[in-house]
Amino acid sequence: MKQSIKPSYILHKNFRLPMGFSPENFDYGLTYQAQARDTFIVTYPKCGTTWTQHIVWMLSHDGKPFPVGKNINLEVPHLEEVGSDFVKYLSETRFIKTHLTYDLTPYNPDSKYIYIARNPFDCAVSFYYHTKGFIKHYDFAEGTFDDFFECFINGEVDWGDYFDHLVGWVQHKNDKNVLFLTYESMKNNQKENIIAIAKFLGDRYLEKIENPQILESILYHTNFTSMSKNQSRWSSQRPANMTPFIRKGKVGDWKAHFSLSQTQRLSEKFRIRTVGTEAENLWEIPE
Ligand code: PPS
Repeated sequence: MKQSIKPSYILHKNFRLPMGFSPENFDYGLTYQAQARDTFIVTYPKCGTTWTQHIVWMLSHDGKPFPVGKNINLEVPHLEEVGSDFVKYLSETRFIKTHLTYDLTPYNPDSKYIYIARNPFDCAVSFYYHTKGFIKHYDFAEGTFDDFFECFINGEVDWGDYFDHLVGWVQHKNDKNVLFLTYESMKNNQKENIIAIAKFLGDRYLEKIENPQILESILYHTNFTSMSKNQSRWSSQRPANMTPFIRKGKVGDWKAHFSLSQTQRLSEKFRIRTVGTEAENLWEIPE
């Protein structure tokens, strides 16, 4: 039987971090004091973070697309990657990416939190290609989906257990400073979700998209095809033989990867972990 391969991580306290991450920055990130004008984009990895980073960036730049030659993570930074000082010194209306669970995310009742959830099946597949492709972070180039699935279902991946994340945040789904969206609804109705994000951010943003040219530009430049171009805007370089960071952008790609037994095991875990919570009915889960 083929020996299973596991991704490598930095083991730091209770966390697994990608190998390129600094544990010091991670710790500093957790100490950040959220400010009234901060908006956090919160996701479990691979659930629509970059897409949302680009939407909020365009909303705050009059519908201009993020320029080629720059990296969005310097302007909408990842808190646990860069640490709190980097974020503190941004201009005052900050947009901040985080993959932290509810309990660890810096909280201020006047800050805003946009949470994007994605069904765990597609999330696992996307996370697999991510882990395989960022060789310097995970040393998992030879790993198979079956190898990764075991790590994912056991919560033994960076940022921990998918369900801890989802269930912690879904309890705050209806808080007035939380906008809870799903990747699938963004795919189905991108326009409606961009309008919801603008409304949530406030009048200044809503006024922008009342200009049809701005709204059209955001719709066009944040769609999958546009974001697939010039991908150095979103992430560091990946080897040419690996899938690109903006990979497929599909709902249901999991069906081409999961075995029957994997489907049953993740469905079972989904039912057990979400029963009695609002996460229970977010997606149709296979039997
Ligand atoms: S990360 O590394 O956690 O920040 O990744 P994240 O950005 O959350 O997720 C990456 C997946 O989102 C898809 N994506 C998009 N789908 C549809 N439309 C747009 N505009 C878009 N932008 C990013 C991206 O392709 C990854 O999903 P998969 O399934 O791997 O394609």
